[in-house]
Amino acid sequence: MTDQLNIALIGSKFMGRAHSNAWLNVGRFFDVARNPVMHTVAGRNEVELREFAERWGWANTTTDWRTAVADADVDLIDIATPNHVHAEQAIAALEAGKHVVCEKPLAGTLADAEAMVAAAAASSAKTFVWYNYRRVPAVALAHRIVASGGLGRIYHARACYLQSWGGPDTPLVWRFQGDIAGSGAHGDLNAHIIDAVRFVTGEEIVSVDGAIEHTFITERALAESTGGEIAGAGAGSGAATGTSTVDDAVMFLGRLSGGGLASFEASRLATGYHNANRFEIHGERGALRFDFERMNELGFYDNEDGATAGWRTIDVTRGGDGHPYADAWWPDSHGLGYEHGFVNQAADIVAMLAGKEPLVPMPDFADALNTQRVLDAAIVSAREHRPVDLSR
Ligand code: SOE
Repeated sequence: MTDQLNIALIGSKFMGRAHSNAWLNVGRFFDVARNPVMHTVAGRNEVELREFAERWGWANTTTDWRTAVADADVDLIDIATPNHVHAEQAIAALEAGKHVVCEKPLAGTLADAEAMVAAAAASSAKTFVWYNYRRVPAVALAHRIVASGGLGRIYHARACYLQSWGGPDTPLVWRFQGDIAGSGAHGDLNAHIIDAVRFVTGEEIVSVDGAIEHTFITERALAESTGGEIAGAGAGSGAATGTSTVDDAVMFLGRLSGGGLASFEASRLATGYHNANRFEIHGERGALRFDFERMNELGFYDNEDGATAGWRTIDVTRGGDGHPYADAWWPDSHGLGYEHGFVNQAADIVAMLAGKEPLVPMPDFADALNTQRVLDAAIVSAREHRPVDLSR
C-alpha cells in the first residue's frame, strides 16, 4: 500500500497541461512510493476550469487559489502560473506548510526569487522547480558522463535556445509584458540553458562578462486574452496595439567556476527554429552536444579514442543500457517526447517526498536562485555595459 500525495495545481494553460499530464501518468509508468492524487485545480475562469478538470482528471476546482493552499488535505502545491505571481503563491503555500513545485523561471524578478528562497528556508517543506529539460534522458545522461569524469576539465559551454513564434503577428500576450513575465526570451529560454549548463557541467557561472538584449518588435496587437498557450490568443479585432516591454533576444558571455568559458543565446525570432534548445560542452577528455529538436540523441566525442575518434550519436531511449529514465518507458528505441521530461520529474518529486533520492539532482528554490542571479546579472551587464561578478 502506498500513502497518498494530494496535489493542487494552480494554472490551467500550457504548463497546466504539461503538469497535469505528468501527475496523471507518473504512477502508470513508474513504481511510485506515494500515490499522486490530482486533488484540486485552481484557475480564474470557472467554465474553462471545469472542462480542464474533467479532461485531465482533477477531482475539484476552485477559482481562488488560496482555497487550495488552505486545504488541509493538500500536500503539494504545483504552480503553473505566469512569473509575477510565483512568489505570492509559493510563499503562501510554504507558510501553510505545503511542499511546493514551481514553474521556471523561479520568479520574474531577483527580489521575488530571494523572497521565495527565504520562505523556503523558514519552512520544513520541500521545494522543487520545473526545470524539466534536466530529465530528458539525453540531458540526464550528459550530466552523468560529466559527473563521472568523462569530459575531464571543462573548457567551453556553448548554449542557445532558439524559437521563432515571436514574430510581428504575435499579439501582446503576457510573455511580452514585463510586469507579468519579468523578461522575454531571457527568463523564458536563457533560464533553461543556464540551468542546463549548471546541471550538466556541475559548475556555477561565476561572472557575466558581456551581454546584449534587444527588442525587435516594440508594438504588438492587443491580445484578446492573456495568452496562456504561448501565442495562443488571437489579436484584438481593432487596430489597437500595445508596447512590448520585454526583450525578444538576449546573448551573453560568462565564466564557469572551473575556469571554462560559456556563451548563451536566447531568441524568439530565430526564423527556422521552433524549440532548438541546444548545448555543447567541450572538455579535455571529450565533448558532448545536445539539441532538443533531436531529443532522443546525445552526441559524444571521446578524445581518447585515437584513430577512431569521432562524434558518436547515442540513442538514449534504447532501454536496458542504464540510460536515465529510459527503462520506465517503451522498449528498444520507441522514442520519447517533450512531455516525458515532466513525467520523469514528477517521478523524482514523488520519490523525494517519500524520502528517496532523485535519479539526477533536482533543483529546489535555492538552486534555482543561482540561475535567477545569472539572469539578473546578464541584464545588468547589458544595460550598464559592464561585467558582473557572481563569485561571492
Ligand atoms: C515558450 O517560449 C516555452 O513554452 C517556454 O515557456 C518553455 O519553458 C519551453 O520549454 C518551451 O517554450
